[in-house]
Amino acid sequence: MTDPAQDLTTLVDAARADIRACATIEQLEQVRVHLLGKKGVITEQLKSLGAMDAETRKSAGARINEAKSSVAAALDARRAQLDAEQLAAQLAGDTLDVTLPGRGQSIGGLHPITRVRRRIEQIFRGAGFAIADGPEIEDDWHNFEALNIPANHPARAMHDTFYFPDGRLLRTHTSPVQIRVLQQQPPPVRVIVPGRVYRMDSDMTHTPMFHQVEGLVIDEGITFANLKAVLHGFMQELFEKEVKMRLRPSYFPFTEPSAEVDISCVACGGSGCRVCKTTGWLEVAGCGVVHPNVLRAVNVDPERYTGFAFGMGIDRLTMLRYNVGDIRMYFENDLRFLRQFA
Ligand code: 2U9
Repeated sequence: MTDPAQDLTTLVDAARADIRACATIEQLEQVRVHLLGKKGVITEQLKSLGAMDAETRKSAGARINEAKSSVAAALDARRAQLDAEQLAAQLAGDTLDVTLPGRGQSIGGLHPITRVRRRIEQIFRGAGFAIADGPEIEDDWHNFEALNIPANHPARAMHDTFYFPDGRLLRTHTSPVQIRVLQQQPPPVRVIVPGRVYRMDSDMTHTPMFHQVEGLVIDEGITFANLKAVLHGFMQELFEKEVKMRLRPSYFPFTEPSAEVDISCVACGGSGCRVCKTTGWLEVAGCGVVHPNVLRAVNVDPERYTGFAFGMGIDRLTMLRYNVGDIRMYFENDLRFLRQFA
């Protein structure tokens, strides 16, 4: 006959070995259920007490309960061990090495067009010009009518305007700002207006939004000679070198006479290259003497005052200054391009 006490000792020894062998909390839980669960081996032992006579039950009950306590204690101890190990592993994984080098802060730079715009502003400020700005959404009168471009004038077709349903429009040039300046301030006026302008035009060399700077001088006795001197001085300062300048007759509704402004090629010095298409010259601006109709529109007396105006594309001047080959680069936000100007 087997000794029940011996059986219980073997069972507890086996249970201890199983508990020690548990490597995870999940395994330990399985072992606990196997031993102490509703149908666990020790629970079954306790259930068997009911079938015993009173005398046997007393001593057997004491031994089984002792075995149960000892197994429960072993489970608790192993549980505490596994919890501690898990915590230690987690802490080791979460360790932050504060001596590692940081990711670094890279400092942003200005867009090349912004750099050139600021440079243009600086040059003209030095020559006594004020800098003005105004709305990009304009009305027909400020953008066209006041500038001697009446409805059905062929020059309107040149502008390919973006219209809003209510008849307002995206300004096609910064000229409406000069109109607003003249409405607010009597001559003498000496102002430049840099800003965004919009035309329904999109191909290799045109974007629907581009940047212009226009200039306006109104005073008594202003002549074409003043215009030529200001523009030539500006071009030499902008490109930081001696440049030749020439004017070719042209037409704008808001100036008369009007001219296109060429400078000797800043890439080759005038000998001819790809940038100037072998001509030695670059067309960089338009200009002229302000049309008397424009002065009348803003109640300036054309018999007393004369003035000159000019306009140029900042995007194109930026291409020339920084040797940018493709206008699309400006709008792609490619950091490899932009970093070169940081
Ligand atoms: C007022 C009176 C006159 C502004 C002018 C030009 C000539 C000109 C172009 C250059 C290249 C536009 O960016 S571009 O396509 N501009 O040629 N602009 S005179 O004349 C004015 C402006 C305002 C009150």
